[in-house]
Amino acid sequence: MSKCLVILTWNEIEAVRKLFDRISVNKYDEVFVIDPGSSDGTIEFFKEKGIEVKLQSKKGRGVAFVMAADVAKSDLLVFFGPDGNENPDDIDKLFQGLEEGNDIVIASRFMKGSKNEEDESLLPLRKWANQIFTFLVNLFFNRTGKYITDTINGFRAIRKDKLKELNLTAEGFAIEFQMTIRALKKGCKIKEIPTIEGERIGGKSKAKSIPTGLKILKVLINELFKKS
Ligand SMILES: Nc1nc2c(ncn2[C@@H]2O[C@H](COP(=O)(O)OP(=O)(O)O)[C@@H](O)[C@H]2O)c(=O)[nH]1
Ligand SMILES: [Mg+2]
Repeated sequence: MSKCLVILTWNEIEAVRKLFDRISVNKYDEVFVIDPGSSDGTIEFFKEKGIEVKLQSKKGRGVAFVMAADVAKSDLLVFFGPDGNENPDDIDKLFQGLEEGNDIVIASRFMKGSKNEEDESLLPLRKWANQIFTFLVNLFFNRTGKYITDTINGFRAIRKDKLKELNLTAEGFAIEFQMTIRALKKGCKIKEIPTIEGERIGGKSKAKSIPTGLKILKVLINELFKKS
């Protein structure tokens, strides 16, 4: 099955410069960047490297995921954000998980062998919020008997046909959460692999905690009351 690496960027020039050589772009059948309009040279950097950059008409990771499903030609997709948090060495492990027959493979920051950016923090608020939302997803939607430890991380792989079937609509950083819930509802096979989350390199996180938390809560409520 053919493989497509989808690189998601928004003003990540510092990290991209450091990480680019660790991404084996020639290994995959298809590689492109989706970007909502970086102004720091990220787009120019990839173009110089001969990597196609597809511009989003509207900002947000939600838009980027739906766009990838529409434009990718390959069967298997890995979404990778080159910001320092996500370890490029895990890209192949994610593809491998799909090749083993799974529909979705999530790089988990909370399973045995994982590390989360906030693990050393005294007040890991994002981690706690993530774990509460993750607990609720398992409680309400997971009938597989295997606890999913990270329902939110965007570093993940999915079969393109499944991504299309899920008809995702969530905004911004809630898209992966909606993907996990809908995949559980549909009985998709989900695997997790442990990942060591690195520190962000340069730039700033675009995920503002409160608005992102509210978007995720909205998705949870909508999915609870939605029929299918
Ligand atoms: N294509 C695209 N990428 C985005 C957008 N927002 C954030 N990203 C990228 O997604 C990755 C993860 O975002 P980040 O802000 O680090 O979120 P965090 O890791 O949850 O704090 C980074 O590579 C970002 O540049 C967007 O609207 N469109
Ligand atoms: Mg990040």
